[in-house]
Amino acid sequence: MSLPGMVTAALSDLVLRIPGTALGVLIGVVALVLAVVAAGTGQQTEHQIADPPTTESGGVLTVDVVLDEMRVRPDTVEVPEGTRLVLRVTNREAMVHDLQLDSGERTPRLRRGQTALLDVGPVYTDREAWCAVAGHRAAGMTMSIRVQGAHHHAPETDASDVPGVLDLAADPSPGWVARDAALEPATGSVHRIELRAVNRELEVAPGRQEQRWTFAGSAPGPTLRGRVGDRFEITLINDTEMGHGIDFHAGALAPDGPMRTIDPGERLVYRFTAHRAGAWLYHCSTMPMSQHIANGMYGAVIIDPPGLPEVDREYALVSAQLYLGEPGGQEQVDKINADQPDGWMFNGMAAQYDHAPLRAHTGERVRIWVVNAGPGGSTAFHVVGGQFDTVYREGAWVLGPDARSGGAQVLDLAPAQGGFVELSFPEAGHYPFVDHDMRHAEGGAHGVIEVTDRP
Ligand SMILES: [Cu+2]
Repeated sequence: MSLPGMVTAALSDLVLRIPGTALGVLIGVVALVLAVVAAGTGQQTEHQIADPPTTESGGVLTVDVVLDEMRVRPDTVEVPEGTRLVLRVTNREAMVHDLQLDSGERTPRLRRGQTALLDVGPVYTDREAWCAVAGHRAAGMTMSIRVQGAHHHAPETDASDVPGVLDLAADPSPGWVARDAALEPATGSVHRIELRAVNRELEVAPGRQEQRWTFAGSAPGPTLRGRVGDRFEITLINDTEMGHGIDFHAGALAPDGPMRTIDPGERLVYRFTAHRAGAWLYHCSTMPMSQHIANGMYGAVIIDPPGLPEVDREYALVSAQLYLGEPGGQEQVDKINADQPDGWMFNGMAAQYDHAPLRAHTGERVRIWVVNAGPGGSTAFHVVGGQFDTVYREGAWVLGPDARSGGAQVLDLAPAQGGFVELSFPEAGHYPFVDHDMRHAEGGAHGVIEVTDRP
């Protein structure tokens, strides 16, 4: 519809709905309508062919496209019908990107500063393009190619399969081995560790395996332990096809260098000194972090408080939400953004320690460290039938060993918080440990401590 046509239609509508309108009001309305129309057309032209640098010759339109800050710029390209479109695609940021058409053709993965041509061919219908690196399309790296003057319709939604509901009572897959939750004492004062970012198929619920992004092939990654004053030197090697980084909460430093995203095949060395005790999270530092954490890139660093007494047994549990589906796929990302997990896990698998209980003897002092990796949601760690006489949370003795006070029932942790509890078991039996948000417990944040009499 032409501009004057739109104004006329809007005006006659207004006049019909507001009979007897005073002339002054009508003039005001006309001005308003004109302003709205002007704003509308301004918005429309912003992303059109006039905006990006273009060259047009012999029915070929070449448009410069920039990949930067998790966006495709311009996000809309308008093309006269039948014109052959060529996109000259340049990646301007450290993270690897590409651009893929809805027909499947795509540029190679581009590092910072690299440029590739993507020949769309003659354009007769509206088309879509996006970055095919996992998670980037859902994060907003999309572009629309529009035929000038054509009727625009909404793009069809992807027909992807819906993952089934978890069966927590199912048997684990053949050959499955539980993650050992036992925590060894700290040794040495310098910790040199190599962490490789690798993709792995992991058991995330009994009998249910999913492709995950990991540090060192497991989710959570290895639990590191040291004392106040210890130095850590972690070499991160990226053995995947996408960018990753790492962020250790256990060390304080300028994030700029150590937490940068590294490309496939690259490595970085991350050095920090543990100046403060605590149960710290580490996680992938690459955006969107919600996806990188939800897909397994997290772990714990335990720095003992000075004078921490020895106990009979120590366990480390990292709680996390479980999101099924293709890592970074639209369906999974929608669930992450809506905070609608498919389940909850301790140490990377729902109901893991129902199938392989933790063990203790009656009368033993047991210390259980818990870190909440998230990416969203709280953890209310509780042992059914148990009472905590010691609680250490976020660097503070909430309930000290010498306190002439009561007991505690829950260690509550927001995302990225950590601490430990201590308890002993009065008699033999099976003591479930849960996230006492019962929706989480019933969704997999559940395990068992099997207590037997001291031999
Ligand atoms: Cu990552």
